[in-house]
Amino acid sequence: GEERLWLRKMRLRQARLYGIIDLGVLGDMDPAATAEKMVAGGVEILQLRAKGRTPESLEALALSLRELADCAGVLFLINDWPLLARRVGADGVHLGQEDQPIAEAREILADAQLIGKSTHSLEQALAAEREGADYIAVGPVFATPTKPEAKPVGLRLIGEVRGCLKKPFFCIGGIRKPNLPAVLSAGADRVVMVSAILQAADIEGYCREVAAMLGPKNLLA
Ligand code: TZP
Ligand code: MG
Repeated sequence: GEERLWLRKMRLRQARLYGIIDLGVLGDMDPAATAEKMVAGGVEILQLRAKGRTPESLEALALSLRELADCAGVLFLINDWPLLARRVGADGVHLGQEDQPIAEAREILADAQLIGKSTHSLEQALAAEREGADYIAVGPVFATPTKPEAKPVGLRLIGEVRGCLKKPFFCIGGIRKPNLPAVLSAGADRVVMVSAILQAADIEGYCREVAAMLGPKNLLA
């Protein structure tokens, strides 16, 4: 219980590169084979995101990704569905502003499971921390076809959030190699990339280059 939570939080704090197995972006690529390339390239957190699917229909895939992540020593989270996260023994769940409150998800999850929360402003980021999120996602930094309806928050918010949050935060939305230096200069240490990774011709190589740009883990962090 306690030790498992500690290990998950330590992995979270040390993670720099977070990748999402988004079934909508994946097209006909194999999710497990893609996840393997991502972890081989240095992705430290994997999320399964499958909009428009039922949790039941995702269980087998979620289980296989959980096993893969366990073997690779990376965290595995499930978007939207705490009950599925619990059933497959994922490391946690990721919730958006429109999902159930963190406290409700906690009642469904096992004790040592993590909760991440998507936020789009400083106020939302602070509220997520207050409500007990283990990590916070901030974005979309740039406009992105992966979430076309969302309004970009821009680079300025990154510095504001950095100065105010104690929990680890990940910048997300339209981030790819060419704009990564600007995101890091704005104050980010950790990023989520979806389409940049999934649409790369060489997924493992792309992840490795991004991981190198993010720099080594700070073992004391
Ligand atoms: N939440 C904010 S932006 C986004 C999500 C899920 C999509 C990010 O995808 P991409 O392809 O890295 O822009
Ligand atoms: Mg959601």
